[in-house]
Amino acid sequence: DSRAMWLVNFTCLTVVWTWCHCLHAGMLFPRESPTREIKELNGLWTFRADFSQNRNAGFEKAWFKRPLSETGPVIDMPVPSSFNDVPQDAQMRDFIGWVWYEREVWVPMRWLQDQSTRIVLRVGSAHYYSVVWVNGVLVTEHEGGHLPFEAEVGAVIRKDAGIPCRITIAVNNTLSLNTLPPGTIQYMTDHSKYPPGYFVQNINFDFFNYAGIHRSVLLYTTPEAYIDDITVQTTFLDSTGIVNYSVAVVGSDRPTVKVALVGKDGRCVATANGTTGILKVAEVNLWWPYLMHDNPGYLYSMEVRLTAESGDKDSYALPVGVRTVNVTESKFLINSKPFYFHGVNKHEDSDIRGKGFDWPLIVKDFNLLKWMGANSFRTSHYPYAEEILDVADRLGIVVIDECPGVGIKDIRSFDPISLDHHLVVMEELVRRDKNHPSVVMWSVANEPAAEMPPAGPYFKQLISHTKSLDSRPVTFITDSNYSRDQGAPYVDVICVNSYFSWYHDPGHLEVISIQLHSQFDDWYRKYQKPIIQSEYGADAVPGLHSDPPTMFTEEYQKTVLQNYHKVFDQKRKEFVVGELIWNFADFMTAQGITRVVGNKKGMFTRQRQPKTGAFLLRERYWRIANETGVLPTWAKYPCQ
Ligand code: BDP
Repeated sequence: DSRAMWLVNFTCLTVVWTWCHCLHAGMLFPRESPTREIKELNGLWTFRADFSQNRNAGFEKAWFKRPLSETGPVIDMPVPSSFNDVPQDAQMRDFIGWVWYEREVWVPMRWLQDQSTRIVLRVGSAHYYSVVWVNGVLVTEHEGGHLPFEAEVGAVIRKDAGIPCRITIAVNNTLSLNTLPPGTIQYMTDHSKYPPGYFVQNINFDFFNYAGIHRSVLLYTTPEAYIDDITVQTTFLDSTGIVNYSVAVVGSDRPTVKVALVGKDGRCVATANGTTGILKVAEVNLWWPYLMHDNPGYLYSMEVRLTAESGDKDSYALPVGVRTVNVTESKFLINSKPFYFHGVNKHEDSDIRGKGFDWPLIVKDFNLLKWMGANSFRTSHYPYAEEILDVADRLGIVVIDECPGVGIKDIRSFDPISLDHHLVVMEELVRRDKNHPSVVMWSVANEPAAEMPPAGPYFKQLISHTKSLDSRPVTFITDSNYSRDQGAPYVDVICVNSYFSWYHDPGHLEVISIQLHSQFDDWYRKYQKPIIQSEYGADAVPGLHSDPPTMFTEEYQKTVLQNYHKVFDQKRKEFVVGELIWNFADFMTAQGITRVVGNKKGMFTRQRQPKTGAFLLRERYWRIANETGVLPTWAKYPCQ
């Protein structure tokens, strides 16, 4: 089948793929409750990369049928982590093809004995294409690197009760014209220059294509009749909060559903019955962004209780923030008040673990955001771990949630196969993140080749489909270069990236002001929509200094920022509603002549130490917060 074409060189999978345009099941974040248990499978897994010429030995020899260590040499691999930087081996770092992970686990006997316990295997994310077996039985496949997938595995495990259960996950990082992000495999056939069978992976995006099992793997249980999904939409009228909810139940035709909204103090503030309903909260505590209110990130707990006619009971507690998001011709409104994004673009990226989930890193990054006075970030260029959104919800950090539509530069990547996949990825993203109050906008792509003829219909369909899934504003991120932008007519907010005095007129700081003024005025004249400067910046190799400033020094980076800021300060009085620096921290990229061990546009180094620019932004962000927000009494402007 065509969707699996890109795997043809690597495998002869015969699994029939059913391609659908609407997801049939929910993807609630696994949370423990009186009716749900979780068993985390993080730690050391057994690992083997398939170095065979066609990368297909694992499938030909059915490595999933027996312990991986019996198939050949294996090594230890931590989960979650990218595999690339863990072994001391360039071939592993740059490996393209299938890698195999395996872990044996004892499943608690009572899970198995109670036939009405559903046992679900969940992978938080694995990059890029995954195939999963339990005890040698195929249980699921998933395409896409940054979103979770699950399989019900109870029946398979129960067949082999009494032995540990063996989970095998094969992951392929190959990118093709139809993947998100796209890429191409290029075979080098000149044998005077390359060895036989030599190929490289080409990509059009600026971050290392880290791969492996990037987020937690876990088993969790639910009863047979269970809460499959919850959707909330919130608004308010004067001081009354309104939570519209709907609960999807599986395994019960006539479910009894009770819903209670509980405040931080443990008091129940509203109740309702039924699978859909409205909760009204008197004297509501709204969810406010960081530095906009004394009490940012206020979350209620929405406790959903299901009783099925069989007597099965299930319960799930969803954090809920009550807030509204609206866009006018020139403003971005949160709770009807103008919101100005003073924030960052990030990457999931760090030493050794690559894109692997890591709590110390996540908490450190939030501490740095708070230190800087940043009130927002964009999940450039793919969805981040859901745990990160949970923290953003609690701190009141506002998020622009981006899908992995980055580097769409080849005209063949605008074909119907790509569009189909892109639609499904947006469905998966909205399904996962729809209930996070921190998420205020969806971004469907970054800097696609929007001047190409098929881009117009492609983005029209993609954006209208996204709007049909959820009411939040939608954007796509454009390069200021593309004057004939074909996505802009359909978006709610124009997001523009520009690198004046860097990629254009390198070294000429003096042109920033005029070019940035023109950029804003041109876009606004054309579309009359609020504009966010979604990227700007310059590389600074930490420790390089020069005055007058020279490219790649900390002074040059700082001066680029200062020049941009002068224009932002004029335009934010009109229609500019945000500025997001590129980038929060230095990050790894593919090797190339424009990158010095990765992209150095960070305000922080990859190890999260501040460069000169970080102090400049800190002063600015706190000053802006002082001017526009209601600076909380607990927050003292740190830069006097
Ligand atoms: C922008 C891209 C971003 C790059 C950045 C850069 O959106 O992914 O890392 O350029 O070159 O255009 O630093």
